[in-house]
Amino acid sequence: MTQNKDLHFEMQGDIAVVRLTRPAKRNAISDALVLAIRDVFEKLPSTARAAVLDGEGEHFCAGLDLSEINERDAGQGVHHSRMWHHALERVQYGPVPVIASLHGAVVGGGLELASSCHIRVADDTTFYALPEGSRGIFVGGGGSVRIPRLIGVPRMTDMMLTGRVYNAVDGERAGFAQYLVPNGQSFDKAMELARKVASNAPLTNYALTHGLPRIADQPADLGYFTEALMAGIAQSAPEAKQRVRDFLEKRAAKVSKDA
Ligand code: 1HE
Repeated sequence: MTQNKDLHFEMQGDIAVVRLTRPAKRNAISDALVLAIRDVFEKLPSTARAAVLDGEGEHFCAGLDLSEINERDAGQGVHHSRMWHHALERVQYGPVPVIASLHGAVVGGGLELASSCHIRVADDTTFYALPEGSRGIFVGGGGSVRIPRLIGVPRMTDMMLTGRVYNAVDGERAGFAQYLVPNGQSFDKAMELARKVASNAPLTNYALTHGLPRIADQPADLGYFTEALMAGIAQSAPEAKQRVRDFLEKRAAKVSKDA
């Protein structure tokens, strides 16, 4: 695994906790750090059932480390972007669902990183922006694919053309985050959700993280067919049969509006 002083990894039970630890630079992502993110998600221990991604300090992530950008020509820029794609695909299509704990700046590549996670929990200090537009560059970490799927092409276009910044409340309404919690509580909420996610059948989590986004991108006819294959595989697992039996024999929780 690529060692990096700007990335901390630990297991808390069956939850992998990954934290950007470069608060003096607002967790800006250098080339070395993006490779470390790739490696940590590629090589998660087999005991991990869910992961939480956090950023140390007041900001989740200020995006690309701008101090490195001036050295690249066009070809190197293409390879640099592809390196980000590869790393963030390891987050999105790794072995476990990833829950992002957001606070402060979630901007540029930081928003691209957050978008590669499966659930985003924001606290009320969170703000979202794509300053690439005003820096004379373009997104390069998969943002033009993932961000419109969260908020739509018109909102992303506006953010990049005008430098619009979304605060926590408007950002949650727009679709950046699925949860909004008070200041300082996003990590605890992310861990609470991670524990729920970790208690699901692994095949269900796999279907949701690897199957659902691909099905949603397919034409409807192919999507229905892929869904049927996934449904058949998931329900044939012994764990699925046990869980359904548990419900029928009154050993499993009912759906509750208070959950
Ligand atoms: C950085 C970076 C960075 C901070 N690269 N060094 N992202 C941006 O354009 C966002 C740039 N950052 C900011 O707008 C602000 O730093 C924040 C709103 C995130 C935070 O503000 P603040 O007042 O808390 O911190 P600061 O004083 O601006 O920054 C503290 C230090 O971090 C300072 O360095 P210092 O040596 O003077 O202390 C900053 O230079 C440094 N810093 N952000 C490098 N991003 C795959 S393509 C993705 C393309 C992009 O992500 S482009 C968008 C980049």
